[in-house]
Amino acid sequence: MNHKRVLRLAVTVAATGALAAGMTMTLTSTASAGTTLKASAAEKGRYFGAAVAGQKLSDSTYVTILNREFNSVVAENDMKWDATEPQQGRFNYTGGDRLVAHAQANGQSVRGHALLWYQQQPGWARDMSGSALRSAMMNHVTQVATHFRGKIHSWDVVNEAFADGNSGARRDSNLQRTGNDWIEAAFYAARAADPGAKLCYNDYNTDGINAKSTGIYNMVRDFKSRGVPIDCVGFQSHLGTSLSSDYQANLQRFADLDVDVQITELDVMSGGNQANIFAGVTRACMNVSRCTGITTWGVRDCDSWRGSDNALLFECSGNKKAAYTSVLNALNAGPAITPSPTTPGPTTPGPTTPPPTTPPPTTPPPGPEGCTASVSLNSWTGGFVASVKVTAGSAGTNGWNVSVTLPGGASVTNTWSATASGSTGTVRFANVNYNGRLAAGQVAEFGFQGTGSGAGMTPTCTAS
Ligand code: 9MR
Repeated sequence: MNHKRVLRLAVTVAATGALAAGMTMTLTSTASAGTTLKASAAEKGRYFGAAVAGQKLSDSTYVTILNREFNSVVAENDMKWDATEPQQGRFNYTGGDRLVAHAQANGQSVRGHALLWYQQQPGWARDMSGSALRSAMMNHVTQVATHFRGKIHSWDVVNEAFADGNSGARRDSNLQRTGNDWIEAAFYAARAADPGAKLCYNDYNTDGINAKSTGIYNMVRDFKSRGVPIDCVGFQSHLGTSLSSDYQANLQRFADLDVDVQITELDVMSGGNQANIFAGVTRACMNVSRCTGITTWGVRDCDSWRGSDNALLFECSGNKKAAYTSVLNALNAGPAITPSPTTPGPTTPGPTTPPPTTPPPTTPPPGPEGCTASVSLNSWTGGFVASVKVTAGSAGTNGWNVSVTLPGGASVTNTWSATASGSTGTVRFANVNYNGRLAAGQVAEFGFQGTGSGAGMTPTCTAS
């Protein structure tokens, strides 16, 4: 993103919306007095994170602040496409693995940034188009999310896919030209590869209710209505010298679509207003119960991509700035998240904590009486994700098997919530330990990803 454009657009967002109201059901006031960003955020059920540049992990002033103040990290560059797949099919996880190891050793969660972005593509991908590019994109998402599976709190699956200005439309790029469904295909592929990560769409110049944020809002609403697996929206928040009065209202309207919201790349132009703007963003997040955390895009001013803007919370020496104190105070003054009875739990628990969606029936089923299976398909040129629903017959199941005959040339590359035998021709999927026992009429879901075409698959279900 172009730096000058950020600052110009940050102050031109229309102030149209009213501040969101009615949060008293899910937020309760509990003043606290944490003395670090991470402690104060954690007291309110949030994380406080920083973008980390790998080479700074050997700078002791930097690392001291990082570990004292932040309980979430994101790679500023090390998990991007050019870094992780410099040559097609040759993956390099050195920088990403180093950051994950640092995080695990220091009790920090990890945001993943970013699986697909029109910038920082490796040269080989920039030169590709059409179905070859689409396959390469999906392979990249699958490989990288699989490598980091179980280690990522939230992935920016797609970054900056919307145009600036008044169109509210997608940005033109080689990625976009592979077909408008590239974003949802990426989310399906990411879910398949790491079912435990929250999957986010991330963008900038979305700091209020404007044409761009509304375009994204419409996409998220559409995804939620069609069951595309999106869990969160990231608001980068590279800010200038003012904060839109509808910043919070904008977060809230996304939260009302049943997604988490996160402030993902916060930095603010220095000057008289910097501390107030940082505090305003923090208050807005605290006032939106689905706002689960804040990340600043770097640690100290001299670590920032914005150079002389001095856009962060710490001086180069490591000293705390006025903006630091204003953020800490806003965290401490904020309401805590108290789950409301109507707020659903996480919809995408990790692979190590399978959801209790299929509790065993209270009385053992009398015997095998069958089951049915149906498949729904999300396809792109050269690949597909199949979601399969297994419904128990009148006697319930102790276990189930679903057989699917793939069209010629198709093969299964990844399976979740079931175990696959074979990958081409007729493939048999068996339940895993937590979803085999179904009461009569109860449904279990599993999925698989494949290359080639998945058209015309008819699953058959056998119960035991
Ligand atoms: O801070 C990142 C900088 O070091 C890189 O050179 C730049 C490359 O485009 O990306 C910067 O991070 C960007 C982030 O990945 C996406 N949102 C905008 C950020 C600032 O440009």
